[in-house]
Amino acid sequence: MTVSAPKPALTRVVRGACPHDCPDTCALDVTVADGRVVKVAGAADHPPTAGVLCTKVASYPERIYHPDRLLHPLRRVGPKGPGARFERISWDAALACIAERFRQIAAADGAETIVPYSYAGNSGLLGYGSMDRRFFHRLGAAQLDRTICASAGAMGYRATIGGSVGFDADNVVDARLIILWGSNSVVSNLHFWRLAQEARRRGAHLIAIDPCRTTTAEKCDQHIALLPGTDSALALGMMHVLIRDDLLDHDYIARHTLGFDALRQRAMAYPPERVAAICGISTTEIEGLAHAYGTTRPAAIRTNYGINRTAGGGMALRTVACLPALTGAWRDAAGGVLLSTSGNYPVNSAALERPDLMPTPTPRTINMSTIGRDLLHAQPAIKALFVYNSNPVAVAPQAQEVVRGFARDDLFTVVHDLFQTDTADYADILLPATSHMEQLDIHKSYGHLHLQVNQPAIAPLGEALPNTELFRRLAREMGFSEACFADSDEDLCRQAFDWSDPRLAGQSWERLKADGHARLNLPQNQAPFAHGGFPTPSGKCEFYSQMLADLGLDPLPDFIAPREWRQSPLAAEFPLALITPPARNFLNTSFANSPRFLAQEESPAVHLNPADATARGIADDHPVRIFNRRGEFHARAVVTDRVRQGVAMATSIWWRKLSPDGRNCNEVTSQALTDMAGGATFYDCLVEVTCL
Ligand SMILES: Nc1nc2c(c(=O)[nH]1)N[C@H]1C(S)=C(S)[C@@H](COP(=O)(O)OP(=O)(O)OC[C@H]3O[C@@H](n4cnc5c(=O)[nH]c(N)nc54)[C@H](O)[C@@H]3O)O[C@H]1N2
Ligand SMILES: Nc1nc2c(c(=O)[nH]1)N[C@H]1C(S)=C(S)[C@@H](COP(=O)(O)OP(=O)(O)OC[C@H]3O[C@@H](n4cnc5c(=O)[nH]c(N)nc54)[C@H](O)[C@@H]3O)O[C@H]1N2
Ligand code: SF4
Ligand SMILES: [Mo]
Repeated sequence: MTVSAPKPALTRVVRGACPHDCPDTCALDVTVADGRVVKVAGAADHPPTAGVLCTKVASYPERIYHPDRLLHPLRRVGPKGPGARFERISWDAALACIAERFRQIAAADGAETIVPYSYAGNSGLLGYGSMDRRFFHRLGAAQLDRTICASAGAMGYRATIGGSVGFDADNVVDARLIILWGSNSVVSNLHFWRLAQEARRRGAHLIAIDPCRTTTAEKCDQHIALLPGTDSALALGMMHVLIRDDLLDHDYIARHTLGFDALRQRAMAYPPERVAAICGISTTEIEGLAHAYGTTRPAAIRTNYGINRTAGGGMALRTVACLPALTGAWRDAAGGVLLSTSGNYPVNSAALERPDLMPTPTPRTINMSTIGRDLLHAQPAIKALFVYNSNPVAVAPQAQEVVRGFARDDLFTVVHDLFQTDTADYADILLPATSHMEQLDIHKSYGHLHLQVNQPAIAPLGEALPNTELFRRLAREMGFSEACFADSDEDLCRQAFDWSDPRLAGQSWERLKADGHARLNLPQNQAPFAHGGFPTPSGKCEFYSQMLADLGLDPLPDFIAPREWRQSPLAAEFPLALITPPARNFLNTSFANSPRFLAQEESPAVHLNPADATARGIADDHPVRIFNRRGEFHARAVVTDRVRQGVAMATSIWWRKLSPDGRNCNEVTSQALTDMAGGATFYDCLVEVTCL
């Protein structure tokens, strides 16, 4: 008898898309052997990904098969909060319980006391907002204003150039000057960094504008370490110099902009001396930056959401977005500004989300950035919360209020997640979610111009369900009989885009499904606004914005000081401006329960300038207390000149329960909102730091 060799595992490669809230939206080659994901690689044939992934997703099997994955529906059996205990129940029992409570609450208090709470933990079009939105619209639940990340900047930018559009990142390799403005590309926009480096090899000069000498800033040719929340002043100072020294493109301004005379007057109020005092930098830096910008072409500004997290966050993006129209940088394919590309996609959100299912009058809106305050004080009181794609107990500002709100005994909370997060500890019913490798989805991007399909690579683990199927089943349980609740995931993919839009010429769901990814049908190697044609009401770059005037806001760019300003009386007590940007190895709180990445980030840390540390008797590696009137958290001090004086930087976002003191940086952040679109002000936060 011959012994046959073991059969080779049945291996196949499945086309995926990274669902995380990251501008790069990589295309993935997922290798599956015997029904298990064994390898995840960046697709080599997808130009933006170019075969490269960040380390987080390159080790994705560890996340999918993490021993803590939730595999069954659970019901809480003890008190809410850290250490909460749960028992297993069936899906039928879980859905029946939720439907029963929702019916009771809707009858007694009105359906708008039920609040959905979700963000971009899953950024696929289906996972982010499709069947879930239909469900809550039909229920008549409160609407959620999704402001926690980008709403202020997006609005300021839209007021100026008309939408989430800008230069095509592919072209940036030909730029001669690249300004990375509040963007730590190496950490949070890796594939743009690859292109910027190529530009540098071809001779481009790179300037980083960031309070910290980040990994990105240290690799640039120049770094301007301004104080947080002062970007609009710096941009106005640049305008002042550009105007004073006549480094303007008068023809571009005359043809393609609105309100130049008014802007000039405004900019005249920002001479370099004044701007230097506001930003905490030298006049030489301002003059040099303006001259470099006014005399180099092509000149590209890659900005990001780091500058939209202070009181004037909307104005910050608005003011920066004015710059390329002054110098005519838009004339070059490698010039202009880019915040987000998401406005280029003809998404059919009315079909996906079905707002027409909402009752009239339309239910109230709850701002996700003030969930703590709203859980404690909104009227009528919030009676039920359904959390998915988000971990608010760890990520929402002013955590003491958030925690007190979630701890309310009379609040009915459902959480759907892959893991028992800090938020899950407050759930009455905790439901298991699939990873994107267990579900179908279709993706746009906010960093490039491609569409992608995410094919399921493996069967759902345990009894986990995707968001779509969860809300499909819950709709059935509630007796919602509209045909749209029977749409399959493939139906939803087909409905996600307006395929008749010229930007999708030649595309269809079937074709995309077969090919895996496709570039939008937009001209390549072209400057989108070389001849104007901005998607604003006037078709011009609007230095003067009637839209803002109509909202009672300043129609012109201006500097709005941080609410917790270092030059205010509050600073006598709390002199350090705390910023809490993403850690390289975490993605918000996702991956922050991974042993590999926790080991790499070591422990919660706060970075202090040697001058600030010495003044407080703090040595490197000392345990310290970071506090203000809202609360405190503990961290290890990293004493480094990478952080400018007057600023403290704590990388985020740690799970509270995985932090030594059971808290994280959002203990001290504030629920105050931005100038535009009710955004969160995470980086507008004065603190003091002392030894523990
Ligand atoms: N590795 C990793 N990647 C991520 C994320 C993550 O958590 N980890 N998160 C994702 C998400 S949700 C988002 S929104 C993006 C966030 O990424 P970005 O949009 O780039 O925003 P931030 O990381 O908040 O800030 C970027 C840089 O701005 C600096 N900064 C802070 N305040 C100011 C300021 O007032 N002015 C200026 N000029 N600079 C300032 C910070 O020090 C930081 O280096 O990244 C995404 N990508
Ligand atoms: N201090 C401070 N706070 C911040 C920030 C900061 O820079 N500093 N950044 C802010 C920003 S920019 C953002 S975007 C927010 C992000 O905050 P969140 O949107 O809450 O992001 P995550 O913390 O990654 O949580 C996403 C959760 O969704 C889960 N999830 C993933 N996929 C699915 C799915 O398909 N279905 C379901 N049901 N769940 C899924 C993940 O497991 C994870 O627990 O945080 C904000 N908070
Ligand atoms: S998190 Fe960003 S860089 Fe990493 S794989 Fe996903 S899209 Fe790519
Ligand atoms: Mo974000």
